[in-house]
Amino acid sequence: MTSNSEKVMWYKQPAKAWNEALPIGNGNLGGMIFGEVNQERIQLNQDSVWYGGPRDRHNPDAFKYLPEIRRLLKEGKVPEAEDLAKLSLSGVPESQRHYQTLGDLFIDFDQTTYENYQRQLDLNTGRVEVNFRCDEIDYHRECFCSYPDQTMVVRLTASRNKAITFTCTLDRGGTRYLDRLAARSDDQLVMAGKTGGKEGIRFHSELKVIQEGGSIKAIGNRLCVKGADVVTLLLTATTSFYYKDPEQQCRYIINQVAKKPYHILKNNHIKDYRSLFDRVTVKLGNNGMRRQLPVDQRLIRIKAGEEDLALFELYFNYGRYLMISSSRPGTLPANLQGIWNDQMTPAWDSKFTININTEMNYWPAELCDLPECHLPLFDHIKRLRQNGKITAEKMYGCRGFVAHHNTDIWADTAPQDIHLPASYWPMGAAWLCLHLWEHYQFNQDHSFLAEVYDTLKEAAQFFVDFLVENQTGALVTTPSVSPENMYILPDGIKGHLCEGPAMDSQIIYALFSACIEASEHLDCDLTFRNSLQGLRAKLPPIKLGKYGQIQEWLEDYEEADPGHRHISQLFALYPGQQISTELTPEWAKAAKTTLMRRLKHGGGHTGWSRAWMINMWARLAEGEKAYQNIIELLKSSTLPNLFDNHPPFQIDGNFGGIAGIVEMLVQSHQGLIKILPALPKAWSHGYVKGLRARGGYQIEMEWDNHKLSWLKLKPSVDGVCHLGLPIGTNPYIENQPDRIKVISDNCYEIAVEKEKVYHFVVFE
Ligand code: FUC
Repeated sequence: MTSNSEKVMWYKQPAKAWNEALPIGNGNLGGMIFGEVNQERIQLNQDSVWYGGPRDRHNPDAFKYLPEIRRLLKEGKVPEAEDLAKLSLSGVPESQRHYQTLGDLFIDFDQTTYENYQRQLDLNTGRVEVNFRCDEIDYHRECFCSYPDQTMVVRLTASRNKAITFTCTLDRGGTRYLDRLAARSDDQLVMAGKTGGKEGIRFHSELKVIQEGGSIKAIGNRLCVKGADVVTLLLTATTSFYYKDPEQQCRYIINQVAKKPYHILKNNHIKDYRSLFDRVTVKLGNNGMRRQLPVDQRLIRIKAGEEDLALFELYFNYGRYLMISSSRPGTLPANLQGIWNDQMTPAWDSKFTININTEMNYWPAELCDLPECHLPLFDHIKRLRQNGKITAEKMYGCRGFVAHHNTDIWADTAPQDIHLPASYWPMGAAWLCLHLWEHYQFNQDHSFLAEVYDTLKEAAQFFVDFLVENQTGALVTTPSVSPENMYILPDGIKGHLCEGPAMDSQIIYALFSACIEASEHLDCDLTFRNSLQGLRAKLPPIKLGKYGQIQEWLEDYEEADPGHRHISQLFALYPGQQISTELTPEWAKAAKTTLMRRLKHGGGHTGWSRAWMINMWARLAEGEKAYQNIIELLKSSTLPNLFDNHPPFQIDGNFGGIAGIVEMLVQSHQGLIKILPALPKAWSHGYVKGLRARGGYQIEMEWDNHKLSWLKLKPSVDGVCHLGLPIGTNPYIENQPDRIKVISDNCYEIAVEKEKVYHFVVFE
């Protein structure tokens, strides 16, 4: 591999395991390509293949026992409160629905021996390629999932005519989990079924094989191609979640795409993909030769302590590729595994876990200028709002809407599991709604804000009713938990359920603040705004505990697991904005102590936990620590195909990891764009283009020898930009020096007009 290798992931051998296979996807249709020579396996997914239909799982006794649970907690009778919560708050039945694999496409060839093998994912074009030589013929496979054409395309070519012979079929769990697998014609297969449960989702998949030269015929439920020159396989799939008649939809799609020549399909795909992928460039230096190595070898070297700067770029680009491939307008949001899952009952059901994981999935969306990839989450929030209103009312007698720590395809909002560390946590919808505010912050689109304002308001309204005044006069959530840690009371009793864990107050603070600001921007709802201002002032403040840490609970309890993977009490540092090195230095210091304490006791052991830490260290302007955590993410929590490893594979770490890389280069919370706020020594020179900042800015810059060389800002709206530059840099705008006002040592104010580019030259 020579040119562009920070955008090409390549391997010298076929994938022996799923974690080595390479993903393709168009938001709802996904494939994992193994690249085995004698049998190509493409494991298939469609994002709406979930078991069962929607249900009302509300515990009929929740509201009845809520006052008693609250009383027991107030009186410190934690075990009693927990026993009662398990009985009366848990969903009935306790679990939401789960995601499933769609199945597999198998293509059986008769080649066994081979040479010159190479398998690669080209992030420039969003395609997987497999190349090898057999009996002096060069074989080439090329696979992609097209969003514009809603189809997976596999193209087989060879350097000699008549060289392509294979049989192919579809499968689902050894054909156990399907109802129909048959040839529709000599060149077309159908696989269809229902996922189970009374109102199970009906799925349908259609495969069409177009061969040039040679012959094709169906025997049984296999298509047999003999002596072809070139073959194109077209596969599409959908479900009754999207269409009343998934079969009709698949046939329509296949008939449409079959009319298009291959080069048109390929161009459509590449054009669409690049329109998103090419928006951003990040260069973090390189150490030349590493780029010549396959990715799995580079990972081994990283584990051995070698440096590989270009691997960060590759990881960053791969994260953007995964986002573009798993979350597109009209699809479901990226679940715990994006869309890629080969199991019938995956880990944690491959649901949407909303006490960190789903939110983390979307941390890079706006930063990396992929705002449209954020939209599926907003569609899901719409669904949650409907169900969550019923949950708020039935379980808690409150207005507004609520969701707990998980949700599924049906936007189920009742608690998941009977699991004290996590289940009885009423903050899921609130956290998710902050993403609506973030989207507005980055895009400055008033009509979007006007459209979602009522959703933000209803998320806040739930807490207007739900919060309870405690003996000190503070307003607290009860019952709740600090995901997913346990505290120890002075008498040794351990508990999960509590009043007012720090994270809850911080999320509510952020949500109320977003609502207040939104209503100011829209110039509406003054009464509600005033009431939120009053309530926000009564939320428990961030407190410092005996170790100098940020307290996780209202009281300075001992943590049962001081190295817990969740770092919930630092929500206010990231993704929240309450803690900052400039405005709240005491809290920032305590946040650092908290992180050190978590790490000292083994924290960061899952990919997402590690990824969260990168972002937090970046916010604390600790570039070296952030960098060390990226290295750890690659060393300990990254699989050979660069998927994040919880274990098992969980995509949140990929997304959280790349958000962290951006956070080290640009930050834009608290009304200030900070340039290179946490630059580690290793990234001595670099270049970025297209990263986004809150306030509607696009950023391009270059730095050398750890010093900013120049910077270009492009605002999407007129306004006043507050810019924080590394200490010791003096900015100058050619021909307009007066535009820059010095606010303090390294902080500047610039009046900007939309769509103009402001080019800052930097002097020492
Ligand atoms: C939360 C985390 C786990 C895991 C699961 C999907 O419950 O605590 O580590 O990521 O979600």
